[in-house]
Amino acid sequence: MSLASFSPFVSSLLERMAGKKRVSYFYDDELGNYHYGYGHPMKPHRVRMAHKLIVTYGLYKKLECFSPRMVTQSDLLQFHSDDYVNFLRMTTPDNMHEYLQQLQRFNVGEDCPLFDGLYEYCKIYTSGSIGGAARLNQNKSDVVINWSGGLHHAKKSEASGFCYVNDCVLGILELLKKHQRVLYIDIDIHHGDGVEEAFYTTDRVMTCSFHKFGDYFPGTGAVSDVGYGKGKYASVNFPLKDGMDDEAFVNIFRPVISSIMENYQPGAICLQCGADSLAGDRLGVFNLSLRGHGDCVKFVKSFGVPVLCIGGGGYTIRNVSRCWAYETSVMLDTDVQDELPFNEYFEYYGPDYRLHIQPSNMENFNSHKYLEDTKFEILEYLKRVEKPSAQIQTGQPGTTQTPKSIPVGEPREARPDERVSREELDARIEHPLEY
Ligand code: EL8
Ligand code: ZN
Repeated sequence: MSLASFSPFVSSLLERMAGKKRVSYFYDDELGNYHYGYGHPMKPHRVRMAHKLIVTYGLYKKLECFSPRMVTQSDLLQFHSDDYVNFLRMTTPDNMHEYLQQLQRFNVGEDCPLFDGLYEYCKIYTSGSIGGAARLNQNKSDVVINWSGGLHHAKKSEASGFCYVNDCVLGILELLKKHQRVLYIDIDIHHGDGVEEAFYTTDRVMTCSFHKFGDYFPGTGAVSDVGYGKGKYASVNFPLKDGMDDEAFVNIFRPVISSIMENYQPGAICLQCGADSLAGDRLGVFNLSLRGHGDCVKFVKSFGVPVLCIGGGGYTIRNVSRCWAYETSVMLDTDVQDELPFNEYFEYYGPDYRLHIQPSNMENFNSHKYLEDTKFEILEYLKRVEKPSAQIQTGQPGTTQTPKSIPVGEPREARPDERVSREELDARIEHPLEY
C-alpha cells in the first residue's frame, strides 16, 4: 500500500516515523541582486544558483517554501549595538564621505565594502535565519534551510570577513526562547569567531567549529579556547591544517559531534555549512567533496533534533551551488542524479555538467597522529561538560525561571512569513527544459 493511498496527515506521520523530515526552505530572490563590488569574492548570486538547482531537480516539491518576513531594526538590536545598526541603516555609497570616521570604527572597507542596498541585504539574509528559528520553535518544521545566512564573523559593533549582521547569533537567540541549550556547529573553513565570541561565557550555547588554523583568517579558534566562566567547556575548536579530505573529516566530525550530543544534549542545532571547505575553493585550502561536506549534514540530521541549516562562505560559486543543492537533497532523504538538470545557469557547470566534484591530489597536512591527539584532547574537555539533569527546565515554556544571561524576549508573533505555493514556483520556471 503506497503512502499516496493514505490521507496527507497519515502519510506525513508515517513519513516522519520513517525518519523523513518536515523541511522548510527560506529564500528571497532579491538576494542574488546585491553585489559586493567588482573583484570581490563574495557573490550573493551563488544562492540564486543553488535555488535554481533546487527547483530544476524538483526538490522544491518536497519543501515548504517561504519568502521570509523582513526583520526589523529592533530584531537586529537583539545582538548588535544601536550605533552600528544605525550606521548600516543610514550609510550609502553616496553619503559615505560624511561617515569616514565611522567607516573605520565599524571596519567597513575593502573586505566588508559599503555597497548599494547593504542594509536591505543584511535584513534579507537575517530574516531567513530568525524566521527559520521561529518556525522550528513553533514545531512547524524539523529542519529549516536558509542558504543566504551563515555570516558568522560579524561582531556586536563591527563588520568582519564579508559579514555585517550576524544572522547565526540572531537565529540562535531566537532558538533560546524555547530551548535551554542550543548547539552551533560550523564547517566553514574559517573559524566561527563571531558566534563563539557572542556566547563565550554562557553554557546555554555550545559552539563547535572545524576550521583551518595558522596564518589564516580570522586567526582565532585554538583547541585550548574552551570558553570562560559559566561557558567553560561550551566552546569547542578543532584547528586544522591544509588538505583536509573526506575520510579525515568524517573521522573527526562524527566522534566529536556524538560526544557533544551525549554530554550536552541540545534542544536545537544551528548548522553553518560554509562551502569554502570544499576542494578547489577560491579562498579555501581543504579538499572535501560534496559527499564529505554533506556527511556532516546527514549526521547532524540523524539525531532527530530541530536543525536550522544555514550557508556561510564559499567562493567557487559553481561548487557552492552544487553543495547546497546536494545538502538540500540530503535533508530531504532524496537521491538526485549526478547529471545536472538544465537550468538558467547551466553554462557555469561545464565542461562536465555534473553535480559531484572531484577532490584534488593535494597533500593532507593533517597527520593521523595530529588528528587523533587533537580529537582526544577535545573529547577529554567534553567529559567535563556538566550533563544536564532532567529537572533543569529553565527557559522552557511554562517555567518561571528565565536565565538572565541571554535576553529572552516574547516569542515572535504568529507565522508572518509568506508561503510560496508550488504552483507559484512552477510558474516562475522560465525555461520549459528547466524541469
Ligand atoms: C581573503 C579575509 C577572509 O581574498 C574573509 O581571503 C573570509 C570570509 C569567510 C580574500 C579577501 C579575504 N578576506 N568566512 O569566508 O567564513 C582575509 N578579501 C578580498 C576583499 C575584496 C576583494 C578581494 C579579496 O576584491 C577587491 F576589493 F580586491 F576588488
Ligand atoms: Zn569562510
